[in-house]
Amino acid sequence: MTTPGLAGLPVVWSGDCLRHEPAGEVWLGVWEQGTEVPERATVLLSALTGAGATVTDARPHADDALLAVHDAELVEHLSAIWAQWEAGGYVSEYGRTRVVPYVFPTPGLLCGLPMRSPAATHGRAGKFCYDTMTLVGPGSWEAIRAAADAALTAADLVAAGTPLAYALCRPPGHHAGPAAYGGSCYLNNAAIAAQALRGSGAGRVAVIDIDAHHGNGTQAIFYERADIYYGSLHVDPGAGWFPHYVGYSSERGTGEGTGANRNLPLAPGTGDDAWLDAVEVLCGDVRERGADAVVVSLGVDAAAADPESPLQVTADGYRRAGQLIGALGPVVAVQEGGYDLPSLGGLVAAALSGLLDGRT
Ligand code: SP5
Ligand code: ZN
Repeated sequence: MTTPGLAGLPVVWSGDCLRHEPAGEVWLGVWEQGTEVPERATVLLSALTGAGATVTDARPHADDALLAVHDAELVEHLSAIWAQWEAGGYVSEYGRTRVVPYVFPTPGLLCGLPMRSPAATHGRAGKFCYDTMTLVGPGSWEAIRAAADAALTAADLVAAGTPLAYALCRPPGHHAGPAAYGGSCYLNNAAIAAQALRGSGAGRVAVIDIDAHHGNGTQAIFYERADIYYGSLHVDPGAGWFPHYVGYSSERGTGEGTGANRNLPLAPGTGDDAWLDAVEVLCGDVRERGADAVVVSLGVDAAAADPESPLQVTADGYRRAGQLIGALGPVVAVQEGGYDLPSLGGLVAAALSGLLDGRT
């Protein structure tokens, strides 16, 4: 496809996002190379600037914005666990070069007993983590915090009247819940942005999640709320895909949030037409409910070439999805997944060019 013009689009970025080097993931007990690599961000940065977008530095924001959606204990844990791991000799004495949990305080382990904070760092490592694929290393916290600042800076721009701003967040965020991290995500950048938009005067906010995977973290954060809608289309967890336990169509929200959550699981192999039909269903929800601002969880791992999902979306599909979503109102786009380095830049550029086109 031709290079889309992104002139004037703000790309909010921090070089600190490169400091997270998970150095792989432990999948089914084996340390693998992993796909959530720093090169993802450098590829995106060069593709978007090459298409005329303008890089804007992420500005530091107070922790309050994180604590509006996450438990303080999670934030403290993530900020401290690497230093504790290093000080505990796990690297120097045992050759464990990243934080990898091995015991998880599941409901079946606790059986109703109170949560503890284990004395051993290797025991504590699993307290907030729900998988073995989401490793913590020396620069991880700086990157995690910078990604949240990027999302917040993009939300500031949109709150100030910019119709579309894109946060080049790395690591991604939509699998991180109120007090849990996993799925290559640590803090929920999109949820942090959505909540910040509420704080800047948007009465109703909608999060539309087009990443190939269900954003279980974002769903959990807003599940009881009517003021922030969450809609997601994703490869069907019931067909065997991550996050396996969450992301089913019966999950519609609870309490005041009943009806403000919508999941559209898609069969493996789904391509542009059915995928765009699902995007349009979510857009219909948003039009019906009304939204003063929209946050797009912009993962592009539903693309045909992506190694992490069996969906078959094309760059043109992403462009058309952008057009549909861009017509809903002001948009903060937050980078989530997308792992095929050769096509990644073109896919995100296509989605963003559609979002620019869609503006009313
Ligand atoms: C933000 C995001 O897209 N997170 C996706 C996390 C899903 N990871 C699932 C990992 C499944 C194992 N990876 C396959 C490796 C095969 N060698
Ligand atoms: Zn994903």
